[in-house]
Amino acid sequence: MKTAHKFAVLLGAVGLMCGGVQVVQANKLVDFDFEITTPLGQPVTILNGNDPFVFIVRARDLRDNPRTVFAAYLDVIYEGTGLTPGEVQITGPIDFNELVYPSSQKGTTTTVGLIDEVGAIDGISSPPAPTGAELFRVPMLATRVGVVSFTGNPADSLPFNEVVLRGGSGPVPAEQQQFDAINLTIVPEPSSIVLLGLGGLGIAVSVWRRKARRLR
Ligand SMILES: [Ca+2]
Ligand SMILES: [Ca+2]
Repeated sequence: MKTAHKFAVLLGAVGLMCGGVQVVQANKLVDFDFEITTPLGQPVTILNGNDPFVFIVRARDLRDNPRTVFAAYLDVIYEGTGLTPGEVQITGPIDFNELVYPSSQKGTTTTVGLIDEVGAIDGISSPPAPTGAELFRVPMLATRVGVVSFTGNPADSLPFNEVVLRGGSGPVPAEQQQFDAINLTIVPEPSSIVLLGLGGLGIAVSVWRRKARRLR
């Protein structure tokens, strides 16, 4: 196996271990879960430079009898290791989940590396989402080789952007909010990565176009 191929498989396996649904920590009431997909919706942890991708945030009510995160607001930090700030870009507007979160949509992306005070409030006719619901997504691009990390932290503009559970007794304090942390690896060589999740197991398969070309 070529070294580059081994490296890609290893990165895929690590990505699968780090991705997926988060483990719920004790005493947490709200979970903000992150995912990266291709524009067609395929979950990915590795892409080539200049491949577009989509960053998605989901909000989940962690109570024993979950309903919905009624008001869901947070900050998202995205930064690159080996990438300068301008090499990781947001390429379009914040796209909210209109079905579940049609009200009080907010968020600014003017500061590179920060999606600030982003979130929305659910609607009277929003369907219940006991297993969580997508809050928003943003189209993005990384132009160079490196690792892009995504982390979250509580919104700061209070009381306007408090996190509130439907039927809850008041705002959810910052220490009871849980935030995902994920990485996207940008590799230099043209490659096509297919990631398959099979139950609790994942298989990472990378197909290198260079290899394919050699076989023709
Ligand atoms: Ca903050
Ligand atoms: Ca903020």
